[in-house]
Order: sequence, then structure tokens, then C-alpha cells
Amino acid sequence: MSDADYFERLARTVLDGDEEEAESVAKAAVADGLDALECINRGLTEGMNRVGELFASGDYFLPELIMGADAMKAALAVLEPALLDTQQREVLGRVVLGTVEGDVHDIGKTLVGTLLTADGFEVTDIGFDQPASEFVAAVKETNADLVGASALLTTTMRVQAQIIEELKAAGLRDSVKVMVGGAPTAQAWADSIGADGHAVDAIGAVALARLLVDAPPSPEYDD
Ligand code: B1M
Repeated sequence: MSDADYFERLARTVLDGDEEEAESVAKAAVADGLDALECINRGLTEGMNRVGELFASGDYFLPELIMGADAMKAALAVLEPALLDTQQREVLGRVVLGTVEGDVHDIGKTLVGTLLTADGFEVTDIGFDQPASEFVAAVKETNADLVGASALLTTTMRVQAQIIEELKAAGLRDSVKVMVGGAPTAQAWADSIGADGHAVDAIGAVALARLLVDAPPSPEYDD
């Protein structure tokens, strides 16, 4: 089977919400030597984007979103360890990462965390639906260099701004960089709330994190 066939099959398992098939195709792809990150970006994420489009057009409903997410998670459980196995580890900085309050979308955030970990960051993932105060508490606890806040809903983006305000109130803003991401966010939004940067995807998040801690570009993702 060609790489393109694998990517299409992975996308299809997400579209069909078929957890078992997702896991089994992912295992076959790893066994066949495919690149795990490409399987995620060109297969699973592609499928998830199509699910999102079908949801937006009214052809899919909440159950299909949930089943698609479950299928993607089942395949990620196979693919993410492969990412961690093959890449270098050297501590570049400490990151507190989470999805903001009111938002349960955690697949993209978790992927960002996996790539950051694989690239050499020490990541404290505080989970999803996390209020600004939890981000601040985790920064204090871990003495983090970076905060990463993910938001997938237009209604929850404002919590990213709250995190920055609460870091200022706690006297921590000068000692920690803030990066934001998630589909509805953009560089202009990051600038408007005073964040230190915005990344479109997980690879971009790694590049940005390195920039923010003054580390050289990643040899793994440098084109
Ligand atoms: Co919902 N959802 N969802 N959803 N969901 C979206 C986001 C939506 C765009 C779908 C649509 O309408 N087309 C829409 C938001 C519309 C808007 O606000 N403008 C939407 C909606 C409306 C909802 C509900 C309100 C639906 C309802 O209940 N009626 C509800 C809200 C629940 C809540 O959070 N309070 C809801 C629920 C869900 C599920 C729970 C069913 C499920 C999430 C399961 C889970 O995560 N555990 C779900 C899903 C799966 C989606 C879509 C289809 C896929 C999201 C995903 O996982 N993508 C999504 C449509 C879409 O995005 N195409 C949609 C794959 C993932 C790898 O990509 O998360 O974008 P992504 O992450 C990327 C980048 O964004 C970036 O890098 C990641 C990796 O490359 N990134 C960062 C993310 N965080 C970053 C942080 C960074 C840097 C980069 O730095 C810190």
C-alpha cells in the first residue's frame, strides 16, 4: 500500500468514527515504516477537518464529532509513542500547557504537548477546561518558562487574554512567555492580547517555543 493510501485510510477511519480500524491501520502504518507525524497531519487531521466541515454543513451531528475524536485518539495512542521514540530529548525549557476554561477540545493541545516533549521541552499538561487561575498556579508550581494556551472555540479565546492578565496580576508576566493557538486564533489575536506568539499547528508551536526560549531552530523540523 502506498503512503497516500495509508493517509486516506486513516482519514476514513476518523470520518467513519471507527476506533478499532483506526488503531489497526495506525499499527500497520508504523509496521510499514511510515512517518508517524505525516500519518497524523496528512491522515488523521485531514479526516478530522472533513468531520468538522460535515458538522458545519449539518451533515454530521455531535455523535459523529465524538466518534471521530475517539477514532483519532485511538490512532494517536499508537502513533504518538513512535514520535517520542524517534526524536531527541534534551531539556530546552519548562512549559505549562492546557486548553482554556469552557473548552473540552484537547486533541490538538495534546499533540502540541507530544511534539514539544519529543523536541526536548518538559511539559506539564494541565488538561482541558482549565481556568486562567490554574495556568497561573501551574506556572508557580513548575517555575515554567512558557505557557501554552489552546482554544478551539470563538467563545473561549478570551480566556487566553485572561491568562495574560492573571499572570500580570501575580507578578509573573515578565518571567514567563505566553504562546496561544487553536483554530480560531491568529497572530493578530495574539498581538491584540499581548501574547508573545501564535502558532498555527504543532510543528509551528515547537518552532515558536524554541524561539521564545532562545534555543536554535529544531533540526527535526527545520526545512
Ligand atoms: Co467541536 N467544534 N464542538 N468537538 N470540533 C469545532 C472546533 C468546530 C470548528 C466544528 C465546526 O463547527 N466546524 C466548532 C467551533 C466553532 C467556533 O467556535 N467557531 C465546534 C463546536 C461548535 C463544538 C460544540 C459547541 C458542539 C456542540 O456541542 N453543539 C462542542 C463544544 C464543547 C466545548 O468545548 N465546550 C464541541 C465538542 C466537540 C467534541 C467533544 C465532540 C470533539 C472534541 C473531542 C476532544 O478534543 N477530546 C470535537 C471535535 C473533534 C471538533 C473538530 C471536528 C476537530 C477538532 C480536532 O480535534 N482537530 C473541530 C473542527 C475542526 O477543527 N476542523 C470542532 C484535530 C486537531 C489535531 O487539530 O485541534 O485544530 P486542532 O489543533 C491543531 C491546531 O489548531 C494547533 O495545533 C494543533 C495540531 O496541529 N493548536 C495549537 C491547537 N492548540 C494549540 C496551542 C498552541 C499552538 C498550536 O500553542 C499553545
